[in-house]
Amino acid sequence: MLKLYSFGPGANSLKPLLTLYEKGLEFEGIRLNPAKFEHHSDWFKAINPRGQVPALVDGDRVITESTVICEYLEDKYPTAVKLRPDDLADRADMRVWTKWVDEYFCWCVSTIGWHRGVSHMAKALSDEEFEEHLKKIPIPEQQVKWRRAREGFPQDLLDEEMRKIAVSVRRLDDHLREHEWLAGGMYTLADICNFAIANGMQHGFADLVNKADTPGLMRWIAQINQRPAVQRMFAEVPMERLGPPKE
Ligand SMILES: N[C@@H](CCC(=O)N[C@@H](CS)C(=O)NCC(=O)O)C(=O)O
Repeated sequence: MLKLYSFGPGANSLKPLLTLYEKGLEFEGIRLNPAKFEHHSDWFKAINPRGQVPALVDGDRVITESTVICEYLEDKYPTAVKLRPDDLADRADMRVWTKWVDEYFCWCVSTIGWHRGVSHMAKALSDEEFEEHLKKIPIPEQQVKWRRAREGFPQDLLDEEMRKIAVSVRRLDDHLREHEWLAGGMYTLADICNFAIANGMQHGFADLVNKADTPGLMRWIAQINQRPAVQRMFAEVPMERLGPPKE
C-alpha cells in the first residue's frame, strides 16, 4: 500500500493528500510532528534525506517533492477522475501554474508563516538545544531559515515577501474572476497545488484575500472546500496546529 509521510492537511503536504482523496486511492498516512522535529530524525532522513515532507513511499521507491508526487500519482494510478487535461497545451498551462506555486507563491507565504508560527517553536529551545538541532537539518537554506526564525527575519525580507504575496493574490484573482479553474476548464493539479497554499489566506491574510478585493479567489477557495473529496480529507486527516501556544 502507498504510504504518505506528511505534516497533515496544510501547505505542501496538502497537495498529495488532496490528490490521493480526489482519485480515491488507498494509502497509509503517517503524520510527523514538526514540534518534535520528527522530520529531522534519522529514521525519516533515511526515507527523505532532505528531511522534508511530504514523501510518498510506493513499494521500494520513495517519491519526494509535493507537485512531483501529485504528477506521479496521476501517471502511475490512472483513475476515472483525471486531474490533468488531455490537451497538451492545457496541460502546459497547468504546469505553468504548478511551477509558479513551487517557485514563487509558496515561498513568500512560507516565510511569513515561519515568521508568525515556526519562530515560536525555534525560540522555545535553549541555545544549546537549538545549535544541536541545527546540525540535524540537512538543507543549508533551511538551517538559515531556522536561525532567522529564532533570531528574527530581517524586516526588509518580510516586506519583500509581503509584496510578493500581494502580487500572487492579484495574479490568482485576476485569472479566477474570468475562469472557473486555473487551467484547461477543469479541476486539475494546478488548482490543488495553488489551493494548498491559498486556502486559509482568507483568515491569515484577510486584508489581502477578502470578498471585496479578491472575489474570484474567494469563490474558488469556497468551491474547492465544497468538493466531497476535500471535505472527506479534512474530516479524516487531523490538522497539526502550528504557531504560538494558545493563551
Ligand atoms: N519543494 C518541497 C518543499 C517541501 C517543504 O518545504 N516541506 C515543508 C513542510 S510544507 C517542511 O518539511 N518543512 C520543515 C523544514 O524544512 O524544516 C515540496 O514541494 O515538497
